[in-house]
Amino acid sequence: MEKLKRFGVSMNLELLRKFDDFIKKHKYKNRSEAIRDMIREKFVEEEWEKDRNVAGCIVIVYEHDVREIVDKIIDIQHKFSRNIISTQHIHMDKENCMEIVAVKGKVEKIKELYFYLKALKGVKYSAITKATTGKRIE
Ligand code: NI
Repeated sequence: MEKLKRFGVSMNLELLRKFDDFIKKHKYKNRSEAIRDMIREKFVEEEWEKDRNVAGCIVIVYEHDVREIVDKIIDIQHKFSRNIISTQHIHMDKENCMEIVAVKGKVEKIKELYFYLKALKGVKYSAITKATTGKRIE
């Protein structure tokens, strides 16, 4: 069973009011849960800053009719096969496709893959979600 340790936090009333509004809006059960979540988010940010082993998700939306784009996407993904956990392809409509790529590995590699995909002609939207393997946070 995990050990919990209590500690006191002091802050001015106005900041605490804003924090309580934040807690309400974000559906946290209490201040402790909100603080724990915010700390974990900072740790994940740090993992990404320090080129650690991370996990994440790349999303691209593109027009599949653009010359050779599908082949290029496949070629790039094969080059990064060690970093790709899975790929999901969604046919959005007649022209547009969305691809969701779950990734893991060193930050530098993940970003390189993301930049290759993002820069392709025909890609209309791209985003990366910075997640974690979970190993470094409780
Ligand atoms: Ni498609």
